[in-house]
Amino acid sequence: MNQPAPLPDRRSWAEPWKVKVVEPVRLTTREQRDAAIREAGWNTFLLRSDDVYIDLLTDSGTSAMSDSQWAGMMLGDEAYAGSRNFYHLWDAVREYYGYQYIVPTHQGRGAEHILSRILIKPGDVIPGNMYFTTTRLHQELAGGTFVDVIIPEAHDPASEHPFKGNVDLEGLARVIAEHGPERIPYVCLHATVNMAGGQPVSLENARAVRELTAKHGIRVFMDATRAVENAYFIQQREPGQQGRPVAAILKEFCSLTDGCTMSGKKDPLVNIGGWLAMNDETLYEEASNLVVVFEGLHTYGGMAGRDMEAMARGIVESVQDDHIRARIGQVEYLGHKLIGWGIPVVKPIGGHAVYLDARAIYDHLPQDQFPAQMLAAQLYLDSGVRAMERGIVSAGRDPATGDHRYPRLELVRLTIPRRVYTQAHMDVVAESVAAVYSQRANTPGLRMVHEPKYLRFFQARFEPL
Ligand code: PLI
Repeated sequence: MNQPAPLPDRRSWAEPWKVKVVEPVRLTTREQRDAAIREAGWNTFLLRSDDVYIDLLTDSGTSAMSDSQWAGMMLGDEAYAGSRNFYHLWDAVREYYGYQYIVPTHQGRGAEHILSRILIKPGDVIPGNMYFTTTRLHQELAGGTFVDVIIPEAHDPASEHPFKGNVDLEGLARVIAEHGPERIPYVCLHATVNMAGGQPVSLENARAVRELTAKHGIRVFMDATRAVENAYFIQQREPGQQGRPVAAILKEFCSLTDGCTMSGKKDPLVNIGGWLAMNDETLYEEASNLVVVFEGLHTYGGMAGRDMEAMARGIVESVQDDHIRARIGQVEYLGHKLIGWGIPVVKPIGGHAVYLDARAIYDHLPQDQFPAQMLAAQLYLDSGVRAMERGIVSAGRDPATGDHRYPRLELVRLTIPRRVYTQAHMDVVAESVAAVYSQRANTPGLRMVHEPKYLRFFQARFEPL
C-alpha cells in the first residue's frame, strides 16, 4: 500500500488578490504558429497578439489593474487644464517617490525625450549603468554619447553578485576625469537594470554615486521605471535593510537622486502613462514648458484624466510589501524551475523577467546569426509563448561606425506581466523552454532582411539560414 506523503515542512504563499474578470486566450496549432512566425518575419514584435497563447513579450503596459483602479477610471476629470486626477498623481509621486515637481508624459520615452532636450548639449557624455534602448537613443538624438559604467559582473550571466546593477565607481570617476564634469549633464541611474537581466542597485552604491557626483556638481537622474522592484531586492539582500518597508527604501533611494524618468507602464500598474520628476524648480519650468510642445498641457502630458487616476492608485498599490513579494516571487518561481533543470539563465533571477542565455543555449551560432532572435521564435513555435530578444538586435548599430554593436549578453527575456498569469501558466512556459532547450542542436541562425533605422528590434524582419 502507498505510504502518505510526509507533511510539508514549509508553508506556501499566494498572491494577495483574487480574479474578478478573465480574458480568454487562444491555443493555436503548430501549423498556425508556423505560418504566423513567417508572416511576422521571425520577429515576435510583429506577431498579432491573437496568435499568442502566453504573452511574455513585456511587462510594459500589460499589468492587470485592480478594482480600485478601474473604479478610479470612472472618476476621470477630463478637463483640458487642471484635472483633479493630475493633482492626485502629483500627490502620490510626492508621497512615495519624494520628488517635488512632476511633468506628466504619455509614457517613459516621452519623459526621456524632454529630459534629454533640456539637459544634453551636443558633445556631452552621459554615464549610465548599462544602456536602455529608448533612453540611449534620446541621449544620442540630443547630441550626447552614452558611456556604460556598470560593474563588470553585470555582463556575465553566471555571476551571482546580489547587486549586478551597481555603478562601477572607479569607472565613473575615470569618465568624469576624462571628459570633465562640464561635459556630463547627469548620470543616468537605472533601478533595476533591464538590459542586465532586471538586476538591482544597492542603496550603498546609490549613496556612493551621490557622493562622487556631488563633489563635481553633476546631477543624478534615475530611470525609476522598476524602482519599487529595486527597493524589494534591497530589502531582501542588503545588510541592515531587512524588515524595512519597501516604501521607505524606495523613498530613501529616490532622495539620493535629483529626479527621474518614469514609465508608468511597469511598477505603477497601468496600461499607459509616465512622468518626469525633479526637485529643481528652474528645471521644472523648462520641462513643463517643453512638454506642451511634444506631449500635451503640463497637467496631462498626453494622458487622459482617468489614466492619471489609475496611475495615482496604482502607485499606492505598487509599494505594498505583499504585492511586490508576490510579483517578484512569481518571476523567481519560473526562474528557479529553469535553473533546477540546468537551463542557462541570467543569475540571480531579476525582478520583472527571467532571461535565457541564448549564447550558451545556441553555442553553435555566431552572434551575427541572431541566436536570441531565433530562440524567441523557437519558443513561440513550440507553444505559442511570446518572449523578446535582448541581444545584438536590440543593441543596434554604433552611430559613428555603422557596425553592429556586439553586447556580451545575448538574451531572450521571458517578461512577466503583473497580476496576469497563474503558477500553472509559469509551468507551461517552463516546460516549453525545456522542450526548446532539448532540441537546441542544429537549430539554424537567421539573417536580417529588413532593418529599420531607429530601434530596429521592434520592426526588423528575418529569414532562417
Ligand atoms: O516604454 P516606455 O516609453 O513607457 O518606457 C521606456 C523605458 C524606459 N526605461 C526602461 C528601463 C524601460 O524598460 C522602458 C521600456 N521598456 C519596455 C517597453 C520593455 O519592454 O522593457
